[in-house]
Amino acid sequence: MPELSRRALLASSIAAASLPAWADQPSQPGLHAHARIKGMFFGTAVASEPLTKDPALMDRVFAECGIVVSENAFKWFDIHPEKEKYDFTGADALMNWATARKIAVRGHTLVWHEANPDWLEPALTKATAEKILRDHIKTVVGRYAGRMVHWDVVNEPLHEEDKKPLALRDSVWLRALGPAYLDIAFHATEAADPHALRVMNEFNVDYEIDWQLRKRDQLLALCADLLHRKVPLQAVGLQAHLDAGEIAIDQKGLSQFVADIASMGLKVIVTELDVRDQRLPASVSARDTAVAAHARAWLDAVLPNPAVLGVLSWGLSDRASWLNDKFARPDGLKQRGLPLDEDLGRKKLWTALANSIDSTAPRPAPKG
Ligand code: 9MR
Repeated sequence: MPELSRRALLASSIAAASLPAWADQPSQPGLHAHARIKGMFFGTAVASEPLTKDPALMDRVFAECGIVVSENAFKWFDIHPEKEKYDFTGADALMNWATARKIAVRGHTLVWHEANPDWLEPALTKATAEKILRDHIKTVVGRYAGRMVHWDVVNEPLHEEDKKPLALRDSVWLRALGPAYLDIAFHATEAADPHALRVMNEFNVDYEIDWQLRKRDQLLALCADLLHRKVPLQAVGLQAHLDAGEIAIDQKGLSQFVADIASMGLKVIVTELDVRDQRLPASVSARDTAVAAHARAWLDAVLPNPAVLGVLSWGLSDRASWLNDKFARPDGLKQRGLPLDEDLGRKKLWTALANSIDSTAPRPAPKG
């Protein structure tokens, strides 16, 4: 071999050996590439910090995703920190990042009982609440109109322990406006951006446990009630914060639940998938296998329904996951609940997502 090419080969093998684990993967199709063949999408939540400080993670978001959602930047706490002041810094940063790469963005969230700034609750009186909510929606939704593909208009409205009509949560919004807050929010969102899909996002409807089965019924009843009143709700978001240490997925009941939502003419989006593992032993390989199998069972029950538009995970890599704050493992190890590991390599959960998507029948082409 001539000296030059031997040196070139040596140089390239040194470079290959020093590449990080994920570097041989970008040429392989990402999860969104798998999903779009079926007429679906795959995406993830992105926090503001990695967006500006973790280019390697953002490269993987670009490679795997066709849609992103901000983990926090569109919540009232961030975007409307003072009564007379909005702060669009974080929201604009994600929107600009995604727009430059032709990646879609979904908005999260316009009405929630959490992540509200201190000024909000005292400001909400019977006389002021409706205007405050309408102005917020008009300003925020209006700013991104034409670029936002979905809005989580209302997040987590149900909480039966509060013993309110329709099992509604005793939130700042219910206290100020009664159940009409839902009507106001959906109508105001439609007025500000008629083209963004209007979603009601809910959690803890994943397992065949009494209170979660009741919550499924409560969610169906709330949707039926809103549609009956001509509230312009268009889709249900199933968060899918799963627990690999929980009972097995009741695939039959879960797919019936999705069919019941679809039978009302509503779409379904899997909005926040992750799988916590704090009840599992330490072994990485055993945890990854269990997490993947658990998610696969859930996805296989949900994705086949053609009303399901796509899936987003709540973070892409284990290097940044809210699970470590809320469900810390007793042994101090990090949770492994997302498709990529801390080094951004694809895990068994990635494969479970790809395989479940691959085994789903293609969606019928949209009419018109
Ligand atoms: O992951 C989010 C975390 O960083 C925030 O501190 C928290 C409160 O704003 O919200 C977390 O995201 C939640 C999402 O907005 C709604 N569904 C449950 C998610 C996990 O708690």
